[in-house]
Amino acid sequence: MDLNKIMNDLEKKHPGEMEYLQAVREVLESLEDVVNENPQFESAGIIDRLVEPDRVLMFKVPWAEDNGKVNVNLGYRVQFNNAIGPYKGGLRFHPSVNLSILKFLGFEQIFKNALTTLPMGGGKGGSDFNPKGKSDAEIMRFCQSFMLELWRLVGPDTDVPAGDIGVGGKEIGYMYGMYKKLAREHTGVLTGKGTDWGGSLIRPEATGFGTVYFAQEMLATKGDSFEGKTVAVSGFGNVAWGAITKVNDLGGKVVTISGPDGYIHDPEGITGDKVEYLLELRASNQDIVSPYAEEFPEATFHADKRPWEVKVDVALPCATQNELDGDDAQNLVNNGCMCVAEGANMPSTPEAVHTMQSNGILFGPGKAVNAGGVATSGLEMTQNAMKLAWTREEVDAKLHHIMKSIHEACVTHGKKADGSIDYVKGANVAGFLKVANAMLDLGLV
Ligand code: NDP
Ligand code: 2IT
Repeated sequence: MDLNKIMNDLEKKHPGEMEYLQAVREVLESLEDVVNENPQFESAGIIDRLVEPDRVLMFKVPWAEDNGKVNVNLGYRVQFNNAIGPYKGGLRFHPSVNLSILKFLGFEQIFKNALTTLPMGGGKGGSDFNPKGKSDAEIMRFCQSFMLELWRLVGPDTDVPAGDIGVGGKEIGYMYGMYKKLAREHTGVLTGKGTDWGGSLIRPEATGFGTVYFAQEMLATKGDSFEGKTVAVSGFGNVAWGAITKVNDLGGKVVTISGPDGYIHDPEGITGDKVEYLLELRASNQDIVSPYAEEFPEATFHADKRPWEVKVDVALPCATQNELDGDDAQNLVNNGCMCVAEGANMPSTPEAVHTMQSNGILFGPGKAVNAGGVATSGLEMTQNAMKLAWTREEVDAKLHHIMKSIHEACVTHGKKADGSIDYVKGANVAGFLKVANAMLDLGLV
């Protein structure tokens, strides 16, 4: 495999798609050995076929503000690869959304979904709509208009979207309502649904819980655990909330959260009422974490800074892509951090990953670490297909089991001669082999 040629060709074809090109390079770098050892992949053009999405739908989403003013946003669905199951992946509503970001997320999703052990292909979608500061009625009208286009593309056995940044239970509800009306059917076309109308218990917590279950396995390779560990979390959204809850359960202490405005340092730990307060902060529909420090005076707010300067044992980036750079990684190394597990998708820059890995930090990449969210979406699809609902305990046990098996797959494919584990390589190779072998079996389609 000629990595430089593939990347040069892709850069020419998709100039400026920075996040997409970053994600493809990171995966292909890990795959060089396995592709060179398996000439059947080369002759079947597996890499060339994998790096381009099957199709991209782009559409306009007109919607009216409460005062009648009309706005137009862009909507997208990137159907990347369905070799092992229906396209599956979240919808992101954030003003930064563009084709490059959705292609990076869709590409990563192929391998993540393959790692879950469940039959799901990869896709992603969303809009540059900003839900911040919008009324419920405005969010509803936007979601309805978005689904008016999307519904023709999706279906419970075709493509099953879910939430991501800016899309939680409320938005899924409005989109599902519109789908149900248009398709005249009540099926599992979206996951992350409310539990009264087909959703799975544990799905809201799943990404954060899964992140911590995975980090727990990583620590166990060093004979260690979360008990007594100090933990830095970034973000204050769905994933951060689930991760904080589970770290607390396991005896660790979370001392940071962050938002686009800066970070909060709470040396006493974010526990009890403070975790509930995070939900209030999110529901307030603002874009800031600073009010936390007014509510809890023992905490301090650090404007325009990132939490990676705080001395911690474990770091869980749970906000967004490229939120932890080379300098941040060096801070973590200097402060003796032993484990970084990515709850978000691609939060670490390539330079940061290099710095962490070369300094012996246990580093778990997002596609393995945060796969518990989509895995529980897969469990929601199973429950919908069977038309029954599992208990919290059943879903949590299945999630825990899946996270352990993803960790095992990373060890199998990422163990180095010196006994250390390259989780980046392990995750990429394990996910790739499943999809590539399926593509070979299915012929050139
Ligand atoms: P939420 O919308 O619930 O939270 C996102 C968090 O990140 C918020 O705190 C948000 O702050 C912050 N954030 C978003 N964009 C930026 C930015 N440009 N700069 C700084 N902070 C930012 O989303 P989730 O918790 O669901 O998602 C967080 C991460 O986890 C994302 O990378 C997502 O792709 C990933 N993920 C999510 C899964 C899920 O099931 N939800 C599954 C697997 C991964 P604010 O809203 O104030 O901008
Ligand atoms: O990035 C992700 O894995 C998600 N946002 C969850 C996708 C899903 O289909 O549950």
